[in-house]
Amino acid sequence: MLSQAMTDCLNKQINLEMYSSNLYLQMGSWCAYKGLDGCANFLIQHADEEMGHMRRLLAYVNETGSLVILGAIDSPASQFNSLSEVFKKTYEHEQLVTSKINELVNLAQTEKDYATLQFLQWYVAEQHQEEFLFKTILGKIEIIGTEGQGMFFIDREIGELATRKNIETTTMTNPESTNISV
Ligand code: OFO
Repeated sequence: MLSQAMTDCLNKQINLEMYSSNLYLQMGSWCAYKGLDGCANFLIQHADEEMGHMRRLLAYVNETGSLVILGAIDSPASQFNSLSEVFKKTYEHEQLVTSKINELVNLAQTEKDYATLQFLQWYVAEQHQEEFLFKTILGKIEIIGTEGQGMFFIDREIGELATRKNIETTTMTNPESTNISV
């Protein structure tokens, strides 16, 4: 059984993962509105991943016999000055999520809640990957630049990331699958 403090913090994290999903859906929609279809696909796909993070937490809290409580989700920003700003904000957001996961880990350690500590290890590793992913994208934007044809190449590059991740997911779901084309 989880402590009340742990239940409250896990419920907050469920809410934050749902917010993350909405944030990326909104950012992806802004990209689609600007004609940046590759970035839109990538961000909307990433929004689905965030719902997966949320569901994993939800299942864990349910399994412990504690009550999941879903709260209101804040509206994400819908206006951005540039594509660079969008991805700068994704990186900052992931850093915030990492800090919240670290707080959960600290609480689990303090409470000697070893089951939750073990459960949270997946999120520790995932946040490392999330920060790396968005930092890499920011680096690409910086190198390629958004002037002239730069935007076209960035959009294509980020769109390919979405395709690659999709293939990885499909392959992991069905290792025997042979109808995957690049
Ligand atoms: Fe759920 O990792 Fe991104 O936010």
